[in-house]
Parts: sequence; structure tokens; C-alpha cells
Amino acid sequence: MAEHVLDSPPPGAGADWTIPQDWEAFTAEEHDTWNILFERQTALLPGRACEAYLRGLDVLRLSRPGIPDYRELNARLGDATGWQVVAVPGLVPDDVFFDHLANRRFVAGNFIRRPDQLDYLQEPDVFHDVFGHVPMLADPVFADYMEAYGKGGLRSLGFGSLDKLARLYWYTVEFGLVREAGGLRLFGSGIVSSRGESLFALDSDSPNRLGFDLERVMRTRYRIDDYQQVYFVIDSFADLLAATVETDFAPLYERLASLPDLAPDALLDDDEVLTRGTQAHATERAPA
Ligand code: HBI
Ligand code: FE
Repeated sequence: MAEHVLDSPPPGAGADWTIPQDWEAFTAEEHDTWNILFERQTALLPGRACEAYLRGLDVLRLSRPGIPDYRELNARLGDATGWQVVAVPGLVPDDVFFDHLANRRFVAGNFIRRPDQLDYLQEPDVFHDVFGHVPMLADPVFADYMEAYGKGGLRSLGFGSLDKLARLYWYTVEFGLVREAGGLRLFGSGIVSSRGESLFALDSDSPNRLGFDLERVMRTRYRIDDYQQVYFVIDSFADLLAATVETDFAPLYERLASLPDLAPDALLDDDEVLTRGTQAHATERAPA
């Protein structure tokens, strides 16, 4: 079980699970870990991440290196789109998570991976949450999308359809690609915060790459322990926002309840296929 997942608010935390960041408590080694990851990813992402992400990176360039001090970060992010980052111990319950998003607060795990975990860890640490998510929150259209998503998440709880809506988050916010400059660019936080997946998601012939379709995404299961077997491609953030704000989710949840889920490597006749993947990566990783 992940070490930072609690089943009730930590001692001293509010009912919203937030805790003080206590920036002064981070050690030199923890700041060094952030700096190593930050330098590595910012060298790799130009030409790979979308323009909105690369522009948003500026909000993270603070007066001191190392793990961002939210007192300074939130002044800059707040000026850009009214979003704030709040510290939490780790994963928080879905309803708490959605309520924060609906109020333009992004929750960030208040720990950073160990030096021997540089390339991968399953839980969202401060590097994934802040380096991965914050630059996109500085983009006005995406900032609106994330608030709309939070409000939709709270509504989905009433339909018992959180699992379907979580797939929308997963295949856009965490692992989304966008068409840009005649090619594909990264915007998913799970991708841009990972060196391996920043390469794999664009360069590998293993995964499928499909045109974004809301119902298709919400039918498609995902894996949390390896690179994705499918990436969905949006045309623009305005399109993604429109799909979320203009859809009446009640009949969509009804329809989804009667349709079978799809495996991550599924291909349907009416899919817009940009890449028909070999699934070689998943096959080689399959348990013996
Ligand atoms: N908690 N800290 C944290 N970070 C997340 O990304 C997160 C969460 N709780 C729930 C959650 N995500 C999921 O419900 C979403 O992926 C839909
Ligand atoms: Fe995330």
C-alpha cells in the first residue's frame, strides 16, 4: 500500500485534508532531487510539450531553486488564473479532491521521491503534482477546464459514475496529447513529469494514438503501473473545455452503464486512428 495514502484527515489537517507546506522543513537533498528532475525535464520538453505548458513553466521559475515555496508560487499562479496549490499528505478522497478543483485549488503531495526513485514512483509526489500540473493551470482555458472538471466530478458522485469520469481525467489531464504545429505535443502531467514517458508517448510505435472522443475515453480502462497503451489526442483545449461544459452527463452516464468497458489496447471500427500500435512494450512487460 502506498505509504502516503491515509483513510482519514491527518492529525492537524482540516476536513479538506490540507496541511501546512512547511517549506523550511524540506532538506537540501530534497531540494536537490527537485532540481535534478526540473533541469532534466526542462531540457527534454521543448519541442515535445505543447506551447501552453512551456509558457506555464515560467510560473515555476521562482526567486530560489528547489521545491517551490507555495507562498511565492501562489502569488504568481493566482495572478495568472486564480488557481492555488495546497499541500496534502498524498492521495485524498475523491469528493475532497473534486471540491478543491471546483474551487481552483490544486492538491499537491507534500513529499518528494527518494534519489533512487528518480525515474518512477506510483504516487503523485510534489514533483508530479507541481511540475506536472501547475504549468497547465497557468493557461486560462485549461484552468477553466480543471474547474469545470471538479464541478463535474462532484456531480458524478451523485450518479455513481466516478469511475467513468476518472477516465476522462486520466486520458486528458494525466496522459493527454494535443495536435499542435502540424504534429503531436504533450500536455498530460503524468507524461511531462516522467522522462521515459515524455519520449515513449510521442516516439514509440507501441501504443495506440486515437482522436479524442468523450464517450470512447469514458469507456476505456487504464493502467496505473506502466506506460499507457493508448493516448488520446485533442484538437485544442477549447474543444476539451467545450466537451466538458456542453455535455449533459446524465444521459451519457446512462448510455455508458449499458456499454461494456474497453481494454486499454482496444481498437474500434469508428476510432480515429492516428497510430495503430504494436503493443510491444506492454507485451514485453506482461507478467511471465
Ligand atoms: N488525490 N492528492 C491527490 N491527487 C490526485 O491526483 C487525486 C487524488 N484523489 C483522487 C483522484 N486524484 C482521482 O479521483 C482523480 O484521478 C479522478
Ligand atoms: Fe496528477
